[in-house]
Amino acid sequence: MNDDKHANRTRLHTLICTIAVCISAFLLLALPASAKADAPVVSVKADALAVSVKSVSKWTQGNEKYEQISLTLKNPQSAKITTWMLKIDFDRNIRMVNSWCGTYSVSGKRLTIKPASFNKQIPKGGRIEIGFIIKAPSRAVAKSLSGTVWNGSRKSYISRRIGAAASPTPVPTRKPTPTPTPKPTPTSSSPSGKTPVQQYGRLKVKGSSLVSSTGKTVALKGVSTHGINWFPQYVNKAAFKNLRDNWGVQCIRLAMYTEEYNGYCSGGDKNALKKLIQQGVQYATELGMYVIIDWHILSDGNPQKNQAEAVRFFNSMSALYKNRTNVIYEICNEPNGGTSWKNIKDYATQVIKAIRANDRNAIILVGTPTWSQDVDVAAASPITGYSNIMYTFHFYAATHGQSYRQKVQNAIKKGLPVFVSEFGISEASGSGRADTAEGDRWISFLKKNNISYVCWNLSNKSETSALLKPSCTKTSGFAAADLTAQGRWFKNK
Ligand code: IDC
Repeated sequence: MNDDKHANRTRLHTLICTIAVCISAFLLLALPASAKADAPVVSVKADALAVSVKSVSKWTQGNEKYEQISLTLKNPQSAKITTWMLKIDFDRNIRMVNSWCGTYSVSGKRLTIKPASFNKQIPKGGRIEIGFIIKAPSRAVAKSLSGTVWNGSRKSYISRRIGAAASPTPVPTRKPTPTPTPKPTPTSSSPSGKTPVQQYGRLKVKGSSLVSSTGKTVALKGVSTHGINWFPQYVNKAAFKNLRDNWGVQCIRLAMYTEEYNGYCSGGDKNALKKLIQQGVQYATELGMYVIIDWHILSDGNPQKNQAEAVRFFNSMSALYKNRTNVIYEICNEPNGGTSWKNIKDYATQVIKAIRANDRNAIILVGTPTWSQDVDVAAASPITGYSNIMYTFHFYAATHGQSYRQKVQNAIKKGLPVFVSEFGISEASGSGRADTAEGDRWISFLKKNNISYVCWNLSNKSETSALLKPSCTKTSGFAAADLTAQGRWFKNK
């Protein structure tokens, strides 16, 4: 199956944290300079390399000031650059939150950037894009940029002050995330005057369907955050309300990466991440929306790798939310790397036990092998002994087509309750093409089969699967002009 082969190859890209941005950066090589609208905050031109440093957005979360910065490196030389290294010195100590298309290290005020394996070379006249997010207790300002560029025969040094020149056009600072103010009755502006939770109540699984408290079939429509490890600013009540009232979104998925940079199990601040989840759950609850707490495994491949952490995490979350009717637990985003269904079941059994010790009813979503696509394998041997368990299927429409719908169809025919907790119309890398026509086919298939679906992702990251354009610095009140092609398509659905 050609479709499958292509899919597997593309899926490999998701294993490399930065590949999505890399593909777009690569495509940019073919574009004329004018095709890129980004106005650089500062351009550092040297014979050897032209670097644009752009502040994409700034925001405040808790006591930290965050900033996303993107760099365009252009080779003006007549020879190709064979490798490069850059240093940015800030006016105070910084910490990295996320980064892509490079190898980043921080020591005090200094950030050192070396290429990733795939962007060492910059062809003559070519360009690459890299980026990162930093945080500091107070606003850090980039003061100077220096570095070294090799072009085979010559090594050149670059050194430029950026300091004040770094912000000729001040980038609006984001408003701090509002602190939750609990309301006794959730507000709604839906035509029925009811919030999603008032409409459906406590959800249950019946046969292969998700049903309301009164037994009516329910298919939730949702939006997933990007990693809250990197884009915490979108966990805010105004954004959720905006999605509920103007997009018809009934469910928010809070994606917390476990092993990527700043992951829950890889050096992220556990308390801060948990607090962010609690805020997200609080906002959703006040708005009468369903909320998925997603243990976003990806590079960890096998959920058993961090099983002890997962059990502790879900134990504490389910203890907190045992009386809520709107909290859904997704216990392993996408097992991959050859993780078998048996591995997943062994893991799931332990985590489900921990959740069920506190909460006998909550819906629990279990990932399936091969990036949550092998629902057919799960259907052949579902988890027994527990109720209200569903199995996840993920797709990216520009990569996954009819053969994958067939897999889902076969699984539901066998009685498996399937929940699409993540999908996009981009390629599986999260970037590349947006395939609205295939996306339309998927949505009509999901609707026909009453399957819930949650769209990846609420962020302004420069990638096809982001719902917001990189130029959109708003964290709520999104207007049509703020949306990417996928954003516009999804909103219209
Ligand atoms: C992607 C993000 C991208 C990030 C990458 C690695 O869109 O910005 O750099 O993860 O952290 C998935 C994963 C989801 C991926 C998404 C797109 O669940 O984490 O997000 N995707 O690649 N499965 C299939 C596709």
